[in-house]
Amino acid sequence: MYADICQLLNIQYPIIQGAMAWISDSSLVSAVSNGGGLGVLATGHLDGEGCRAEIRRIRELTDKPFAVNIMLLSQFADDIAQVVCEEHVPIVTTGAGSPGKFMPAFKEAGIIVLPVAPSVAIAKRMEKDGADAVIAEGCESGGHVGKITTMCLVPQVVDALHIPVIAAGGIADGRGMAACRMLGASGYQIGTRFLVAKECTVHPNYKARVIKAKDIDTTTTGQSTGHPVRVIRNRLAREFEALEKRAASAEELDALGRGALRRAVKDGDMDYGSVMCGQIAGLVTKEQPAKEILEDLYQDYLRVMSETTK
Ligand code: TUI
Repeated sequence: MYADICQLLNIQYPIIQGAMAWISDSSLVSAVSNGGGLGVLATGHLDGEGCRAEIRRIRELTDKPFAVNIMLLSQFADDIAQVVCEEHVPIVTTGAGSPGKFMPAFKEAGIIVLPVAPSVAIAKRMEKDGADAVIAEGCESGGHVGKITTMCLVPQVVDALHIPVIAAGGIADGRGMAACRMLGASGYQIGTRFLVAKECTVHPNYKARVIKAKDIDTTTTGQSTGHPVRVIRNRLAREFEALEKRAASAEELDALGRGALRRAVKDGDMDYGSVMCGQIAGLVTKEQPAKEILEDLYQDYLRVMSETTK
């Protein structure tokens, strides 16, 4: 099914910047929204008041639509859901769980809700709960991932749902967007390419590591805990994998993972930090302003689409 996601979200390009905990702050969000895409604030590392402060900063930096992502595993998810309603945020995306219990409050507040779904069954439940569109995220993505690839997930979700489907996971250029369009997607969520946006405040070591990454440089840790996370394979990831192999306790795994994302994002620790990024990092080769990334993506998409129909 094709529906005009730009009209639904009131944006110029059908491109949504993937939320990245500790990374997609008011600087990146406002740059993406000012550039014609949908900037998405990550809140996985924030409490309710921290989220409110960032929402207000975004509003000082842009008058364009933006979204707030609620990471549903966060201990502050309830507070953040309340803050987005109080602050009249226009759009919410959710990840790592079902937003069902918040849906009545979001609808009451007139918020457009775009949950991430990693499977057909979860996507169907989200549609039933009142989602306006679903983000079908394949396991090529960085961070917390499901089990199915974008190539297999998107068309199956498109066939099962009546609402628009936004494709995510493994998209970093116009070819990826065009491919997902062919699978029936109405929009595209892109994370890894925006990691290297000029306005992205992540540590320069992190950007350099993503730019250097090859196709096979990521792995998923945490398969045994039920919360697999795609990261660059470094010393921390290897130690994590070794612990998992000898069936270490959840406490031991927790202790190793604690603070690791912050260490990578803020301190630039590429050995002992959690460097989350997608499998498509090999296509991400240079730092660029967010506006230029959006323009390049869309021009590339139009070129690929016109060449395909020749
Ligand atoms: O949420 C993500 N990716 C993330 S969140 C994150 S923060 C983090 N920090 C430290 C450790 C772990 C995570 C980093 N990356 N992507 C969206 C996503 N949602 N992927 C999979 C899902 C998902 C899973 C289950 C969505 C719904 C769901 O529903 C389960 C149910 O039973 O309702």
